[in-house]
Amino acid sequence: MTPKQGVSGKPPYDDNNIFAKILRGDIPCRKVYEDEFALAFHDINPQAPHHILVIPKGRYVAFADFAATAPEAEITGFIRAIGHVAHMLGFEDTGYRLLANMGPDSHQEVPHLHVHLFAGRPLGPMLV
Ligand code: IU
Repeated sequence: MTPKQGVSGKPPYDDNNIFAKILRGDIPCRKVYEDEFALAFHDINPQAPHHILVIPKGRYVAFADFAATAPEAEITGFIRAIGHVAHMLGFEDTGYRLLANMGPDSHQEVPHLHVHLFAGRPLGPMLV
């Protein structure tokens, strides 16, 4: 069976979160890439020589909600944008890491779904 709805409920979305403001253009960002479905920009506090955030344009907080309820074009568009940014910036040659924090135990600070893309140095083993 393919789950479609309500995998973990729909967390309320705060239209005043910082990424919503960036998407609206209320706050500037160092943009790397943008299309219909996603925006990619430099993290303000980089943890690697390259630290990019990729966010979907839809109002989603949680990955499970996004995966269960977003139209397939939005899911495909978001994932393609992540891959496109990694390719465009040449990260495939040396490698890179994708990471997404979800909820309090993961220390998700910004309540708008985002994927971190780290590259530019050996990243070491993944620490959890
Ligand atoms: P987290 O996965 O929610 O913990 O990551 C949030 C990231 O958003 C974190 O790496 C911050 O440095 C980054 N960030 C940003 O790039 N610009 C901002 O204005 C704010 C946070 I607030």
